[in-house]
Amino acid sequence: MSDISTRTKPKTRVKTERPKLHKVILLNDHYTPRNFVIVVLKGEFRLSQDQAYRVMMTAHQKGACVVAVFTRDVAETKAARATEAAQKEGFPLRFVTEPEE
Ligand code: TYC
Repeated sequence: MSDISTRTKPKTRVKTERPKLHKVILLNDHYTPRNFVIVVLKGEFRLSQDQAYRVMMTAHQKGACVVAVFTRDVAETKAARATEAAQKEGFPLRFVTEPEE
């Protein structure tokens, strides 16, 4: 009989699923000043002036634009904070969230 043990420990499969990502979407409206949209995008989503301008213009021309993707919690918090910042100034600007496919 061999002294070498060939018995291996049963493997426990560790299942680590990646959390689903959620999009934050900027919606167009007819009243919020363009510059205010840029200020909110820079402040809440840390976009550069150039990125913020492009995202704002895309929403302005197409009706909506994806700002960024985050885990659900972060996406919902950021969308709510950005929408509230606009509400505080009396603007109807809205950010919504949607799960990624
Ligand atoms: N459409 C607005 C205007 O002409 C500007 C605007 C752009 C508002 C993008 C919202 O998501 C938006 N003043």
